[in-house]
Amino acid sequence: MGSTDRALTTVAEALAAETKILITCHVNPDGDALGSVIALHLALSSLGADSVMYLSQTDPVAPEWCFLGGLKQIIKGDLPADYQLRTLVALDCGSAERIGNEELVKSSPRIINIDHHADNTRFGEINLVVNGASSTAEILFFIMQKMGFDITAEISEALYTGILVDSGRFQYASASPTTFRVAADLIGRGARHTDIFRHVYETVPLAKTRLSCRMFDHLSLACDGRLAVSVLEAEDFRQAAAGDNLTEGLVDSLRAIEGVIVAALIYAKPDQEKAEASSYRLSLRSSSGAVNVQRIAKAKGGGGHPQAAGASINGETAAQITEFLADRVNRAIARAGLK
Ligand SMILES: [Mn+2]
Repeated sequence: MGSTDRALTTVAEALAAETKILITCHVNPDGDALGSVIALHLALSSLGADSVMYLSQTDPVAPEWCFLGGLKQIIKGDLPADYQLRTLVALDCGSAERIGNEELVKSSPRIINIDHHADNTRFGEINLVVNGASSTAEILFFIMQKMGFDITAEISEALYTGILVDSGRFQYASASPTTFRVAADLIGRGARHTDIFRHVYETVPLAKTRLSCRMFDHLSLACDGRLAVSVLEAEDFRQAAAGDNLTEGLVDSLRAIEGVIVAALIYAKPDQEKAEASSYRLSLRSSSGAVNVQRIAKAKGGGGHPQAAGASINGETAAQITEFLADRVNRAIARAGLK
């Protein structure tokens, strides 16, 4: 991270100077978003700052993340009374919209934006966007080092969780030698990696397993087997007795199918009645650097990373979305010269 060294120092100094802070992340938070929020909150609080954690949605977070200490202190939905006095620190948010609360963005006296999404809109007054980093948690590790902060075991666990999850358990291309070194350091500081692994990956609620059965039931292949698509309607969530916080990571098992380059999961809001054209979430994964799903998601108003992206789509049927995807994937494969 040599080239970003100065930027790290700038952000570290800015954070250390803040006294009233509100830390938030993107809607439908994942392990990197939540781990980062909690880690930075613990660090700044221990330095004496008045820090609060905030999520714009009141929905329960995915069960994968419920073991994280500090989760219960996060304020959800209603903003704290003094939000207009607090510097907003946005973590893991590609854009201000991803925070999910316009009023907060509009009224914050100052925004510090720390992220690793290549398509980050740099919406803050201070922006630290490190494209190559595995996770926002990895960036925070270096910020804390710059602050001369002694990373505790509790903070190590939160940061390790973010790195583990966003690096695809250290298997994605973004998992660099630096990522492994940071992870090793965090384990040395007390991150219980086997416990974290078990909490995140091997405590799957039965309802989620049922939902995943339905996902495989509805699987179809297109583009000569290069695109795997599945659709989960509201009825599938009902049949599985699952909420929409149980979709985390489901799409990854579609990408694992032999020959598949792009995996897509299209899912409805569980509480929505089946309609001709309803609102869907689209999760996209690519197994090849040659096919950029962030671009595909962007065409539908979404974003993310080249190999993991998503969008919310209104007013289209699942069949229309599938058709759109097949067209885009065919073109991307042709452009990349993949057979
Ligand atoms: Mn992330």
